[in-house]
Amino acid sequence: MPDFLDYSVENEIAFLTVNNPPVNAMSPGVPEAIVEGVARAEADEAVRAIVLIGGGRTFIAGADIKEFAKITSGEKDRGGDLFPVINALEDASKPTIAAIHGTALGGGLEIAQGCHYRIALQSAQVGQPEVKLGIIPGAAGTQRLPRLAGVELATRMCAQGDPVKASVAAEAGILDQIVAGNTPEELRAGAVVFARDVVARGGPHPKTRERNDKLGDEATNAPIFEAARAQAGKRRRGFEAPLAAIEAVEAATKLPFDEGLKREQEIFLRCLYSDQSKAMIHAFFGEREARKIPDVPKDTPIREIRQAAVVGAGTMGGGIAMNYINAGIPVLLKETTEEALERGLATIAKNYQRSIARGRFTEEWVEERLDLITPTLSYDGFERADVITEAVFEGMELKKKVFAELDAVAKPGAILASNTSTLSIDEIASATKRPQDVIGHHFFSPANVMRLLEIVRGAETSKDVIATSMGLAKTLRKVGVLAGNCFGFIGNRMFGPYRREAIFLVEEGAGIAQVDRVLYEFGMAMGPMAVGDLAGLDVGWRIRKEHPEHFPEGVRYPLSEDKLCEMGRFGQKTGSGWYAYDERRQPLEDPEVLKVIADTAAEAGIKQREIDDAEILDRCLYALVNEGARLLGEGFALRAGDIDVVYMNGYGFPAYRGGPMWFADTIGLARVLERVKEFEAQHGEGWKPAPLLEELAAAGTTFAAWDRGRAQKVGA
Ligand code: T1G
Ligand code: NAD
Repeated sequence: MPDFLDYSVENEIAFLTVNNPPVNAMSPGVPEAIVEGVARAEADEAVRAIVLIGGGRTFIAGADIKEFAKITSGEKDRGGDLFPVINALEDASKPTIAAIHGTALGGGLEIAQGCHYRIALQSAQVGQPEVKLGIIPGAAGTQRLPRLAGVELATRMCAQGDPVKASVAAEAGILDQIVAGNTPEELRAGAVVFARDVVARGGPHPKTRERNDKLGDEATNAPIFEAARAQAGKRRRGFEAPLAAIEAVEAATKLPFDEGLKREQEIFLRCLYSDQSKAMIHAFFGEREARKIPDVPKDTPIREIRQAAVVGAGTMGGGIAMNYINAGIPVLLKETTEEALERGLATIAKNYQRSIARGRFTEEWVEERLDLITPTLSYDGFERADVITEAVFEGMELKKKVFAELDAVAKPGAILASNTSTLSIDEIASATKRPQDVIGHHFFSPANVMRLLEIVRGAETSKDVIATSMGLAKTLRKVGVLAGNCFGFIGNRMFGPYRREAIFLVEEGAGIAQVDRVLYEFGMAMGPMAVGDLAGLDVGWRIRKEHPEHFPEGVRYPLSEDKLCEMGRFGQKTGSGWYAYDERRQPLEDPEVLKVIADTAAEAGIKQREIDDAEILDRCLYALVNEGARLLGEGFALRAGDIDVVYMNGYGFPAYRGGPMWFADTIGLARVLERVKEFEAQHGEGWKPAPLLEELAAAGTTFAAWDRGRAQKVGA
């Protein structure tokens, strides 16, 4: 058994240092070690106070999430969980102090709340992020936090799951003191001073469970819970855990501690065994697995990124530049004309004004960021850039021209990245003499908001360029996913069949709003027709025209969307697309479109009929899954989990459904295949089942098991 706890005494203060790298999760054996440490300190006559502190880079990051699957599968029972630790600290006769650096999250903050006092470095953060795993705090966090922080903040922290800075936590009463300094050593020194002070002041030492002064009353609390439920309904539509967390905190304000705790446990277990939690834990680990590239070892050298450059300041270029300056990396931003440059800079300034208005950034912070942009109409200075991202119009000739120019000006070792949505990275790279330095950095619109960064590997892209790009994704606060160089990479390649199926359904008689409602109610951020109007119908139209090879004989073609584009209906950007839009950009059904659909169907001999919601859902989602299985089988994605991460972070797929591949597993691949074959029989070649889907359905297994099998094979 690794030594999870280091026991030392300094100045009559016992330090219990938790050692379970990398984040001191409460893995089996760790809680037990802390309980033993407290007992030892209690018995140690040389000890007058007890400090709990994290070894390494952080305090305790919560329960060990890896253990949850074992509990919900019945492989192990929940056991003592964290209560023996919390009770030992709270019931200790000597003052117990949690000394926090890095993050105190979930069970980590609950353990700290069990201590009599909490101190932290200025840079620390504390939070109850359990709702992001589809659960709620399960070690009395919903009962103790309102007693420390008050009902409003406790409700927000438990229902939204975002951590708060130490300064906010101190002001609210979660922390008793901010310790000067930035290092664990300075924290330890501060803890000795603080501990000796409380010893001098003497007991009794405050037990959080007994503090009721901040629990408010029915009248003051009711509007807080009402507002929190409304916000959860709006911002976390379809997620069960935020509402469950509010229910538990509300119980704390109405019931004595032990009864409130009992209520919390009931709600916690209900969430823990829910499909939503399993899906969201899959999402949590999926994001972390996506960083691991089997043939790019962890110790692959990383190229340093101190200066960036972006070519094109349009819809994407401006957002990409914002990501770099938000990370403190200066950026050159090049355009072709002064007017285009001004337009790009104005959009950036407008985006920041919106964030300031929402209280996300301060004026000063934004000023400092904007100073990091160097607008330019030439490549002067590009020789200093460590990474250059091209975001010009989506055309191969233009992109090759730009890459040839970059090849001439960029320094050796600079990473040359393209933000292309669909075009071949290998062909773009062929315009340079350094294809090993060329890679796809595919951001998603709006680039300063969407978390996904598809990193597209070319045939000659070097491993250190890939490793640097995966690291850069984290620096830019993005979720990096490696994709192979096929048409549309992972996300857009699958999105094609998904949107096409939606258009076919409309041509066969489904309502435009009906299709969007079905996918919206399923949990998608927006329905496929409305998404087309938002992104611009002309983008897909241009791609279809450039790539007729994607619609060989016998493969059905989305006729009506081309008709709309020929009429100039590109979507919101032209005021109309599948919908007409009023002055508040609200979508309206447009008889002109209904006529286009009816005429198109008649010309193509498509018989219109009543179509029910179930068929709409199955055809759209299974088109996604089938194409996902196809590109997975062809090796253009490393894991089914990566596809899920792409869709949850780039295409508005609900995290509580775990992504399209995880969702298919919950339905059962045999059932999915059965439906795909039905659609193939009814709608032809476009529905040919993916070989991998057939293989896994026949084997009675899942995409998740397939991922695990491959991980074992490559020893990940
Ligand atoms: N359990 C198990 N593994 C964890 C873990 C955890 N809580 N947190 C991180 N890891 C692994 C992660 O998978 C990765 O592994 C490595 O540690 C580094 O993580 C009772 C029930 C702390 C902010 O939700 O938010 O407590 O990929 O890459 O970017 O009420 O990790 O290297 O093999 O993310 O520096 C609540 C989850 C649990 C916090 C650090 N706690 N963790 O971020 O590192 S539920 C959380 C994080 C709970 C109680 C309930 C972040 C971090 P690998 P990383 P990072
Ligand atoms: P856009 O039309 O909004 O902007 C393109 C900009 O490039 C224009 O401002 C143009 O003036 C500029 N430009 C053209 N040639 C240039 C040159 N030689 N030097 C400097 N600037 C030049 O286009 P966009 O939507 O930002 O798309 C840019 C790229 O990003 C395309 O490859 C597109 O496929 C991809 N992309 C777009 C989206 C999206 O949702 N719009 C999402 C992901 C990727």
